[in-house]
Amino acid sequence: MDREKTFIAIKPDGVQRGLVSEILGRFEQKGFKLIGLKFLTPSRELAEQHYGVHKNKPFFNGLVEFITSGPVVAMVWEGEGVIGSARKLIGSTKPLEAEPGTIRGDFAVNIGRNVIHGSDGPETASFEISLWFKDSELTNWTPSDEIWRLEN
Ligand code: IDP
Ligand code: MG
Repeated sequence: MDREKTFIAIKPDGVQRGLVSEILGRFEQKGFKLIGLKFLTPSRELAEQHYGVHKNKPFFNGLVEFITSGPVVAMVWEGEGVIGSARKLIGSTKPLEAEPGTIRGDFAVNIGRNVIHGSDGPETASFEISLWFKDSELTNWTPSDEIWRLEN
């Protein structure tokens, strides 16, 4: 399987609730590689572009208000199958349907406060990465223990 990149964001509720280290740790422990990281309060323009696919939904305005209400941790993670695997680590959009052991399953109850975002496919991932990060903000590096996690 190809080495993929995906965009992950800890939403304002996750930051306010002190879940940053817990969530970062789950991706690190799984074995994915962090290649981009920033902490910012998104502008309305950025939020509207990021959630552009939902612009006709009844929850769109509330979603944009929420995501721009405070700082978020924006990240790019790299690894084999990382797009789909991250969605599994995150769990279902509705936290009450998310399995225990997933991030939403363990830390959320409400769809409008579901703690984390993850790209849902390869095209979304490349769109979201280029929306949130410049190429120069992504770091190519080799973790020293990589041979213990990747056979090749
Ligand atoms: P995802 O985050 O699991 O990819 P999407 O369907 O893409 O889920 O929705 C994007 C975000 O919009 C959700 O994570 C959630 O925060 C919010 N959202 C989706 N549906 C609803 C809803 O019915 N009410 C309120 N917020 C919603
Ligand atoms: Mg989505």
